[in-house]
Amino acid sequence: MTAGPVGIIMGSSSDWETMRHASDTLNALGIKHEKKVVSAHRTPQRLYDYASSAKERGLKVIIAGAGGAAHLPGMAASMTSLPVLGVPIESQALKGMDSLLSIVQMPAGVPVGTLAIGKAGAINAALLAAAILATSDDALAAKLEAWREQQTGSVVEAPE
Ligand code: RP5
Repeated sequence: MTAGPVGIIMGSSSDWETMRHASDTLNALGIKHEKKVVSAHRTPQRLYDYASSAKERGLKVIIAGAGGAAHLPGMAASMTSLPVLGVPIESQALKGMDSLLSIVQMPAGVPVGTLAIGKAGAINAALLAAAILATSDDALAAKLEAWREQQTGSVVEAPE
């Protein structure tokens, strides 16, 4: 079984600096989740085992972060019908444009919901996962509404 309805996977432990923002956001909403390093090219068997068993283990949404030739989200999506949300990690050489285009340009038939490059994408992936889960969880829907109201309330009217 899983630690919760959301699985966060990333291509390298170096991606955690970005993906921890997805984890922090899920924690803020009280959503249990698991976190794993799963590389599409360095640990292909681990990816196969993870994605092909995700649904039967009880996951509802997968958030996948990867950088460079970022095939992890697309490969995960090819092996599960669960929604897969892709987070392009900001790469050194190309500032994450490589990651973004690798993740967003999925050919028709196997979708990956692609978020922004880096921290914003990681946070939004968690919020989108929460919104997906909230369609069948009224308590979570209320928490998400409250989170957004708090965000609205925190915006100052003018810069200090
Ligand atoms: C990708 O290669 C990972 O997702 C990471 O963003 C990138 C670099 O990985 P490391 O060389 O830091 O392990 O697979």
